Amino acid sequence: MISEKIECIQGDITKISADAIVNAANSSLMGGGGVDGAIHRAGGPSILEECRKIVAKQGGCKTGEAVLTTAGDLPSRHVIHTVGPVWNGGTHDEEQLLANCYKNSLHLAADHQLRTIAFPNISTGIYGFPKDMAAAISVQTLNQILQTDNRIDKVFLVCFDDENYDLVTQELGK
Ligand code: AR6
Repeated sequence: MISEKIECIQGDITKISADAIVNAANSSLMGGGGVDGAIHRAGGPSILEECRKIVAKQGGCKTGEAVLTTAGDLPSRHVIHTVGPVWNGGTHDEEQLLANCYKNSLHLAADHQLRTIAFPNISTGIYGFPKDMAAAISVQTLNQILQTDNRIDKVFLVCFDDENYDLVTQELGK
């Protein structure tokens, strides 16, 4: 049984009102293309300012890990920046690293009393992770945590493209 707390929606994550939205960042935390570019553009410079402070303190963010900043001008309260794995044939621990992104982001939210959180399809754009595998990993990882940790009320999987939307919807129906 998949938790009813997980909901798949199609759209632009920068328009979502949640306690936190997750950014598919890179380890420099200095912005980039894809959803990362969209979040920094729509959220304004205060997000990058906080990222710079994190980099000064801890030197970036490793693959699979997550950090928290303001959401600046976005409708959400916080951005959780996580770094997905670059797909490299599947023999470089990519699946575990992607699962870690979902797990560490959810735990970081819960540790900050954030109860609603929206994820994009991490790694499935520029980083080239196969979308079907990524959909299964996202749903299974989130579901497993939500079965035992009740600090989170709602998780939105925000799919930008039709293919991810169809795959995640299918996965939720299993
Ligand atoms: N809202 C929701 N999802 C989006 C949006 C949006 N506004 N825009 C794109 N997506 P990507 P990655 C989807 O490439 O693969 C950046 O340069 C997109 O359709 O944003 O993890 C970073 O700085 C795709 O399904 O992230 C890194 O260098 C998903 O978001 C690198 O890209 C992820 O695509 C990270 O690559």
